Amino acid sequence: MKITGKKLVLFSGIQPSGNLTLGNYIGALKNWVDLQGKYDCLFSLVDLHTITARQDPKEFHQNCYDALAVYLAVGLDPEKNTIFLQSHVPAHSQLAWVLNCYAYVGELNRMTQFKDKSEKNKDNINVGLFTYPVLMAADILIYQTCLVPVGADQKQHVEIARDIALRFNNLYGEVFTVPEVYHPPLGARIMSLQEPTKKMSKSDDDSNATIFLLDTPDVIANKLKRAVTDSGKDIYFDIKNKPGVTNLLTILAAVTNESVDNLVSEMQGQGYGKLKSAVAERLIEFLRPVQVRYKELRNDQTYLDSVLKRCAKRAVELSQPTLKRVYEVLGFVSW
Ligand code: AQP
Repeated sequence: MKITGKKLVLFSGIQPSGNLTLGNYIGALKNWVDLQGKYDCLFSLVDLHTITARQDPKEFHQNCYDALAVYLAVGLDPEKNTIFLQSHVPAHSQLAWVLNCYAYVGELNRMTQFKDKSEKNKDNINVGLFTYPVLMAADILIYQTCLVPVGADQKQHVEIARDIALRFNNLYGEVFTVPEVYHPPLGARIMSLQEPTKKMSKSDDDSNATIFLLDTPDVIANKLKRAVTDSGKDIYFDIKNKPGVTNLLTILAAVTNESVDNLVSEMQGQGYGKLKSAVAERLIEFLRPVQVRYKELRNDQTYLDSVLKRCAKRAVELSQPTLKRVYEVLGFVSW
C-alpha cells in the first residue's frame, strides 16, 4: 500500500445493513472514487453502527462482504486507500466511550436521524441508536480526519463531531483535527422513487422505492417505469414543485456526468415516459460493468479477506497515536 503520509486524511463509511443503494452510490461512493488519490482515504464498512437495528447474524456477515465487493467494484482502490471493517479497529469503540462523556443528552436529542429511526423501529429504540453520532464522531476523530464526504442526511452528525472535537480541544489543547463536511454538488439526497420527498433508503418497506446497485436490468427498468412523477408534463429542475422529475434528472446527471442544464434541454418536450426510460437505459449501462466486476470480486473470498486483513492492520496503526494522546491528556495511567 503506497500512501505518502503527507496527504490530508479523509474518512467516510457506509453501514453494511443490506444491499447498497443508488443513494449510497451518488451521495457517497461516487465522491469517494473522485476524491481518492487527493487525500489519505479511510473507507470503512461501519458494522458496529449496523447493529443499532437488529440483524440476522448470517445475513449481516454476508452483507459485510457484499458491501466490500461493491466498494471495490465501483472503483475504490485497496492499494491506495484503507478499506476496512470498523469492528476490526478497537480504538473506534474505545474513543467512543471517552467521547460519550463529552457529548450531551440534549444535543443527541436534537438528531433528526435518531427521531426518524426511532419512529421506524418503535420496538427497538436502543441506547446504541441514541449514541450513534458519538461513535461516528469517534470514527472520524480517531484518524485526525480533515474531510468527511457524506450525503445530506449525515450533515448533523458531522456537525456534532466538530462540536465534540472543539469542546475537547478547548479543555485539553489541540488533540483533535476539526473535520469539514463535504457534500456532492449534486445528489446529496437521492429520493425514494415512490415518495420523492423522502430519502431513498436501504430499508424502505416498498421495494419499488429504492434502486439497489445489484438490481438486474429488468428490475431497474420496472422500478423506473413505476417511479412517481409530478403534475404537468414539463421537464425541469425544481426540488419544491417537481420533486419526482428533479430526482430523475439528478440520477441521470450523476450516472452520465452530464450537466442538468444539458439534460433538461435534451429532454425538453419528450414527456415523463421518455425521461424514465432514458434514466433506466443510462443507469443500466452504467451499472453493467460494476455488476460484472462485483461478481468476480465476490467469488474471490481469499482476496476480500486479504484486503480486510491488510487494511485493518494499517487502520489499527493509524488509530493508536490519537487514542494514546486522549488517554494521556485525561490522566489515565499507561501500562
Ligand atoms: N438517499 C441518499 N442520497 C444521498 N446519500 C445517501 N446516503 C444514504 N442514502 C442516501 C449516504 O450514504 C452514506 C452511508 O449511509 P448509510 O447507508 O450508512 O446510512 P443511512 O443514511 O442510514 O442509509 P439508509 O439507506 O437509510 O440505511 P438504513 O435503511 O439501513 O437505515 C452516507 O454518507 C449517507 O449520507
